[in-house]
Amino acid sequence: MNAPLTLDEAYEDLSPMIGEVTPEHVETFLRDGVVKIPDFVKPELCEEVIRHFMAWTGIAWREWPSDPADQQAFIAAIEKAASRPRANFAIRQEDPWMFNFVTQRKFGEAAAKLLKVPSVRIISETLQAKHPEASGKGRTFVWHQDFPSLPIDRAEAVQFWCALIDVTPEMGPMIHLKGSHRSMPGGMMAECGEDAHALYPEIFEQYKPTKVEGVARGTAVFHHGLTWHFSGPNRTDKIRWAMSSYRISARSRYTGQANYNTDGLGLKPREVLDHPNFPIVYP
Ligand SMILES: O=C(O)CCC(=O)C(=O)O
Repeated sequence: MNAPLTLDEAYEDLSPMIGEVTPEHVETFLRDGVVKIPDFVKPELCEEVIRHFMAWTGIAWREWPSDPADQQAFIAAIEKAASRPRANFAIRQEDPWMFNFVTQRKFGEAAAKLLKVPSVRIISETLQAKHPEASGKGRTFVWHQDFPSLPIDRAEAVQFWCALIDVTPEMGPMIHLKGSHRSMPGGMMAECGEDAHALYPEIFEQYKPTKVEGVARGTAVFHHGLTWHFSGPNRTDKIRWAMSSYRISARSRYTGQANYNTDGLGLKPREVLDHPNFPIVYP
């Protein structure tokens, strides 16, 4: 395996193609635990990201093919991609262009503004391709928070989720419980097959869900690590290409919890994540 890239080796500035977080966005995020920012990533950059994910996963389709032989090949490609050691996680550790993309300072700056922290480290990026339900390989996400699954000691974490194509309401976009970033950490619902409605009915009384609505290509959805969210099936015949990526305060300390992004790297519990895979991306 190649040595991990460092930020200095890889960096090319893409800032003209990345948007800004304004004081109004920060206000919405602090109130709701989620903010949507249209036109945050330029369409040509979204397209390039899809190309890299396609090459990395070997998934050569944009939609569910009609030919039965192609359908079998589609399913085989998804199964092969999912069986790799890190599955959909941490493309930047293998693809220098993606390393450069996700370590862009503007993404780091956006996270610093939203979290109100002085410095920010990247910890993850994930392919969020949701396959058509008809393929039998589509995914849904039960109500969960991300923080319980992150291997860090403090909830200074924000997810950047980006629609890489126009995501329609039928494609299973995320919905969020507005204001729920103020609730306590629940469990690892998604990994452990638990039901938030049964365990924590009060959060659904206290916080109301956002509407199921389309998300235009290039829109960034930033949510706090404690914000509860959910997404349903993709009922179209197109792949819902999207990605997510987490940034955390640089002062966060590693807890040792199992995680695809941090396992096996020799990180020490109680220390900050000082490793080339997790560079400080802001300031
Ligand atoms: O992409 C989605 O629809 C959901 C992703 C999600 O729930 C997550 O990243 O925690």
